[in-house]
Amino acid sequence: MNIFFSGSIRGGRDDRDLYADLIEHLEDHSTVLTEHVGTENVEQKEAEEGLTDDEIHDQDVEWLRQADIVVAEVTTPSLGVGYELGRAVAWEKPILCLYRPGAEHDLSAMIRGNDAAEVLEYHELETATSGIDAFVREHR
Ligand code: 6K6
Repeated sequence: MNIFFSGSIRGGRDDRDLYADLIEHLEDHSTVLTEHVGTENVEQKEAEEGLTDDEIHDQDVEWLRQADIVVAEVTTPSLGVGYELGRAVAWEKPILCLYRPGAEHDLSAMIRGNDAAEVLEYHELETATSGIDAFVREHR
Protein backbone atom coordinates (compact mmCIF):
# COMPACT_ATOMS: atom_id res chain seq x y z
CA MET A 1 0.00 0.00 0.00
CA ASN A 2 1.28 3.49 -0.89
CA ILE A 3 0.61 6.17 1.71
CA PHE A 4 0.91 9.91 1.10
CA PHE A 5 1.77 11.56 4.41
CA SER A 6 1.03 15.27 4.46
CA GLY A 7 2.39 17.70 7.06
CA SER A 8 3.44 21.32 7.30
CA ILE A 9 6.79 22.43 5.84
CA ARG A 10 6.72 26.16 5.12
CA GLY A 11 3.63 26.51 7.33
CA GLY A 12 5.92 25.81 10.31
CA ARG A 13 8.06 22.92 11.55
CA ASP A 14 7.06 22.78 15.25
CA ASP A 15 5.58 19.27 14.80
CA ARG A 16 8.47 17.84 12.76
CA ASP A 17 9.43 15.22 15.38
CA LEU A 18 5.82 14.07 15.62
CA TYR A 19 5.64 13.72 11.80
CA ALA A 20 8.79 11.57 11.95
CA ASP A 21 7.19 9.29 14.61
CA LEU A 22 3.98 8.95 12.58
CA ILE A 23 5.92 8.22 9.37
CA GLU A 24 8.03 5.60 11.18
CA HIS A 25 4.83 3.91 12.33
CA LEU A 26 3.28 4.04 8.82
CA GLU A 27 6.43 2.49 7.35
CA ASP A 28 5.86 -0.62 9.50
CA HIS A 29 3.14 -1.74 7.13
CA SER A 30 3.32 0.44 4.04
CA THR A 31 5.43 2.56 1.70
CA VAL A 32 5.38 6.23 2.65
CA LEU A 33 5.86 8.26 -0.55
CA THR A 34 6.61 11.51 1.31
CA GLU A 35 8.99 10.55 4.13
CA HIS A 36 10.90 13.86 3.66
CA VAL A 37 8.02 15.62 5.50
CA GLY A 38 9.52 14.27 8.76
CA THR A 39 13.13 15.01 7.85
CA GLU A 40 15.18 17.56 9.77
CA ASN A 41 16.24 20.58 7.66
CA VAL A 42 14.13 19.39 4.70
CA GLU A 43 14.20 22.76 2.96
CA GLN A 44 17.98 23.02 3.29
CA LYS A 45 18.51 19.43 2.07
CA GLU A 46 16.19 19.75 -0.90
CA ALA A 47 17.64 23.16 -1.77
CA GLU A 48 21.07 21.50 -1.81
CA GLU A 49 19.66 18.94 -4.25
CA GLY A 50 18.66 21.90 -6.45
CA LEU A 51 14.91 21.14 -6.56
CA THR A 52 12.81 24.04 -7.80
CA ASP A 53 9.34 24.78 -6.45
CA ASP A 54 7.91 23.60 -9.81
CA GLU A 55 9.66 20.25 -9.40
CA ILE A 56 8.53 19.91 -5.76
CA HIS A 57 4.92 20.63 -6.77
CA ASP A 58 4.92 18.25 -9.75
CA GLN A 59 6.61 15.42 -7.80
CA ASP A 60 4.24 15.76 -4.84
CA VAL A 61 1.14 15.84 -7.07
CA GLU A 62 2.39 12.72 -8.88
CA TRP A 63 2.98 10.92 -5.54
CA LEU A 64 -0.49 12.01 -4.42
CA ARG A 65 -1.98 10.55 -7.61
CA GLN A 66 -0.21 7.23 -6.91
CA ALA A 67 -1.31 7.06 -3.26
CA ASP A 68 -3.86 4.52 -2.01
CA ILE A 69 -4.62 6.59 1.09
CA VAL A 70 -3.69 10.00 2.48
CA VAL A 71 -2.77 10.61 6.14
CA ALA A 72 -2.37 14.27 7.14
CA GLU A 73 -1.29 15.83 10.43
CA VAL A 74 -3.27 19.06 10.33
CA THR A 75 -2.58 20.67 13.73
CA THR A 76 -0.11 23.17 12.22
CA PRO A 77 -2.07 24.95 9.46
CA SER A 78 -0.34 24.76 6.07
CA LEU A 79 -1.36 25.99 2.61
CA GLY A 80 0.42 23.04 1.00
CA VAL A 81 -1.37 20.48 3.21
CA GLY A 82 -4.74 22.13 2.50
CA TYR A 83 -4.01 22.08 -1.24
CA GLU A 84 -3.00 18.41 -1.13
CA LEU A 85 -6.17 17.52 0.78
CA GLY A 86 -8.32 19.38 -1.77
CA ARG A 87 -6.74 17.43 -4.62
CA ALA A 88 -7.06 14.16 -2.68
CA VAL A 89 -10.79 14.82 -2.18
CA ALA A 90 -11.19 15.49 -5.92
CA TRP A 91 -9.46 12.15 -6.67
CA GLU A 92 -11.65 10.39 -4.07
CA LYS A 93 -8.71 9.15 -2.03
CA PRO A 94 -9.45 7.88 1.49
CA ILE A 95 -8.24 10.66 3.84
CA LEU A 96 -7.41 10.52 7.55
CA CYS A 97 -6.66 13.86 9.26
CA LEU A 98 -4.96 13.85 12.66
CA TYR A 99 -5.57 16.89 14.88
CA ARG A 100 -4.55 17.79 18.45
CA PRO A 101 -7.34 19.86 20.08
CA GLY A 102 -6.26 22.81 22.19
CA ALA A 103 -3.61 23.85 19.67
CA GLU A 104 -3.02 27.50 18.79
CA HIS A 105 -5.31 27.29 15.74
CA ASP A 106 -8.72 25.64 15.70
CA LEU A 107 -9.13 23.17 12.85
CA SER A 108 -10.40 24.70 9.60
CA ALA A 109 -14.08 24.14 8.85
CA MET A 110 -12.95 23.11 5.35
CA ILE A 111 -11.40 20.02 6.97
CA ARG A 112 -13.66 19.36 9.96
CA GLY A 113 -16.75 20.02 7.86
CA ASN A 114 -15.59 17.81 5.00
CA ASP A 115 -17.46 14.50 4.79
CA ALA A 116 -14.74 13.12 2.50
CA ALA A 117 -12.11 13.34 5.27
CA GLU A 118 -12.11 11.42 8.54
CA VAL A 119 -10.82 13.56 11.43
CA LEU A 120 -9.20 11.87 14.43
CA GLU A 121 -8.57 14.08 17.45
CA TYR A 122 -5.79 12.89 19.75
CA HIS A 123 -3.42 13.86 22.52
CA GLU A 124 -1.23 10.76 22.77
CA LEU A 125 0.83 9.31 19.91
CA GLU A 126 -0.65 5.85 20.66
CA THR A 127 -4.17 7.15 19.96
CA ALA A 128 -3.00 8.41 16.55
CA THR A 129 -1.12 5.20 15.67
CA SER A 130 -4.03 2.92 16.60
CA GLY A 131 -6.38 5.18 14.59
CA ILE A 132 -3.99 4.91 11.64
CA ASP A 133 -3.93 1.11 11.97
CA ALA A 134 -7.73 0.92 11.91
CA PHE A 135 -7.90 3.26 8.89
CA VAL A 136 -5.27 1.23 7.00
CA ARG A 137 -7.13 -2.04 7.75
CA GLU A 138 -10.39 -0.49 6.50
CA HIS A 139 -8.85 0.62 3.17
CA ARG A 140 -6.38 -2.18 2.45
C1 6K6 B 1 13.19 22.50 -1.38
C2 6K6 B 1 13.63 23.74 -1.66
C3 6K6 B 1 12.97 24.56 -0.86
O1 6K6 B 1 12.10 23.84 -0.07
C4 6K6 B 1 12.28 22.59 -0.40
C5 6K6 B 1 11.56 21.47 0.24
N1 6K6 B 1 10.13 21.63 0.14
C6 6K6 B 1 9.27 20.61 -0.06
N2 6K6 B 1 9.70 19.38 -0.38
C7 6K6 B 1 8.78 18.39 -0.52
N3 6K6 B 1 7.42 18.53 -0.35
C8 6K6 B 1 7.01 19.75 -0.05
C9 6K6 B 1 7.90 20.83 0.08
N4 6K6 B 1 7.19 21.93 0.37
C10 6K6 B 1 5.90 21.54 0.45
N5 6K6 B 1 5.78 20.23 0.20
C11 6K6 B 1 4.51 19.48 0.23
O2 6K6 B 1 3.54 20.36 0.70
C12 6K6 B 1 4.55 18.28 1.19
O3 6K6 B 1 3.94 17.17 0.58
C13 6K6 B 1 3.77 18.74 2.43
O4 6K6 B 1 2.74 17.81 2.77
C14 6K6 B 1 3.15 20.07 2.05
C15 6K6 B 1 3.61 21.19 2.97
O5 6K6 B 1 3.20 22.45 2.48
P1 6K6 B 1 3.73 23.84 3.11
O6 6K6 B 1 2.84 24.88 2.48
O7 6K6 B 1 3.56 23.77 4.60
O8 6K6 B 1 5.17 23.97 2.71
